[in-house]
Amino acid sequence: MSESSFRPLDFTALPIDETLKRARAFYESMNRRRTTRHFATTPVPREAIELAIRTAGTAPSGAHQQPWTFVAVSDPETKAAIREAAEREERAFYGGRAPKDWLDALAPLGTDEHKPHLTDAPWLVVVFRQAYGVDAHEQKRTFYYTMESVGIAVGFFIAAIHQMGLVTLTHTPNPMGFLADLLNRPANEKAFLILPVGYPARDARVPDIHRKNMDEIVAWL
Ligand code: IYR
Repeated sequence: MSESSFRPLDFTALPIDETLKRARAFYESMNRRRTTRHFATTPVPREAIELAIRTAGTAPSGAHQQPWTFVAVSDPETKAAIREAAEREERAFYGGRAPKDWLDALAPLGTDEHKPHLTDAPWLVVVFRQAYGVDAHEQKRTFYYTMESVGIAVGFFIAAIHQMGLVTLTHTPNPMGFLADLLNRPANEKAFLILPVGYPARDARVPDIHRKNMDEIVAWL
């Protein structure tokens, strides 16, 4: 039995020159975004994080199941516990667990087992993917396209943070199981990534790497 109810779309068409003007301005802004590993400890108000999470929550999702949970951490002790656990995993990763090909691919980024951003950044937003739903009777409900859905939501989050003049980092400690334990998440929630958010450190540096050209990322037919 399908149940649906519809209402009119709230949409105002723009003149095409306005569309192109906005398209250029948005691209130029997004093209200035850089992933940053060096954070200042400068505080960021909770409302900014809330608005980024609200923005992420506007993302489309498989069957509109919205299979995401954002855990926003500013408590210094919890951040320190996350850093300690992440660095333990990363020491094992860089110290032998990672295959050589992977370490070679990471070399231009200059990453290592030290993760000061996890305690420097004023906020850590830990994103969990709900691999399945749980109803009021503790019954499991299948969720669809959860990877795609959470990935899109994180994209919205990153764009929102950039738009507000802050920086973030898509940090994926490997493996990430410790996050569900430390943050007391239920069994259906799998850690997806950690997004430290804040201002860049005064001496923040980014790798001198470049984005692919248009002709490398598109085919027009
Ligand atoms: N988890 C490690 C390794 C790492 C993996 C990828 I793929 C990156 O783009 C960057 C780092 C770490 O966080 O250092």
